[in-house]
Amino acid sequence: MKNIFKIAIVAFSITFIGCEEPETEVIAFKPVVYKEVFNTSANDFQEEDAYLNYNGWTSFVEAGSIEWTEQDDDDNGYLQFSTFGLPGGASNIAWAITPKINLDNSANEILNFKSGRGFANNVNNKMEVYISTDFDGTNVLAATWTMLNGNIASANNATGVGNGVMTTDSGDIDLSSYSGDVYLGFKAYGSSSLTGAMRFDEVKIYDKTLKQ
Ligand SMILES: [Ca+2]
Repeated sequence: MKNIFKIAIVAFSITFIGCEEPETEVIAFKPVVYKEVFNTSANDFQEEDAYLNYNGWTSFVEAGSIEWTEQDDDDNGYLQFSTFGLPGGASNIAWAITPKINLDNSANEILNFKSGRGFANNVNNKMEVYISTDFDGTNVLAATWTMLNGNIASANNATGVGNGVMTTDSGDIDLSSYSGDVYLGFKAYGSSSLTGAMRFDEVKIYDKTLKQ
């Protein structure tokens, strides 16, 4: 029995050694440069209608007095701008600005996010997205902001359904020409008569050549 066992071991070893090393396919690492899904369980994500002061984001009012807010529907957190039920002015403009994002250790970067509109039935009740390379973290209007061409929910966008659900995918917004520190600014427009809601969620920057 012992010999048979030894032979079996030797045979197995030879068989094993005789096999070519299996080719190990290294799956490309998927570094996400930046991701924000507005986790409602985070300590600094407040309940409905709180002002935006979450996770390094900047809230800035350019016109009027109404800010972006943190929202929570069915445990899904997102940001919303709306003058509904509030003393909106002739012009309300507010920014939600990401923390500083560094693009030096990545390539082929794209930005993707989801947006939605609720009762925003006028094309002037809208949201735009910008990028800045010279924002100092404080002085929003002193920075240079370049508008990015993304697919955003709006009254003239067929994917921007009016029920507030964030079904509009921005598509791949190319950021590959940028390097160094950047900020993204989500700029919303409303007024006392433009009282619809603009919403966004799931902000991601990643290398589009790597699998997600
Ligand atoms: Ca979310």
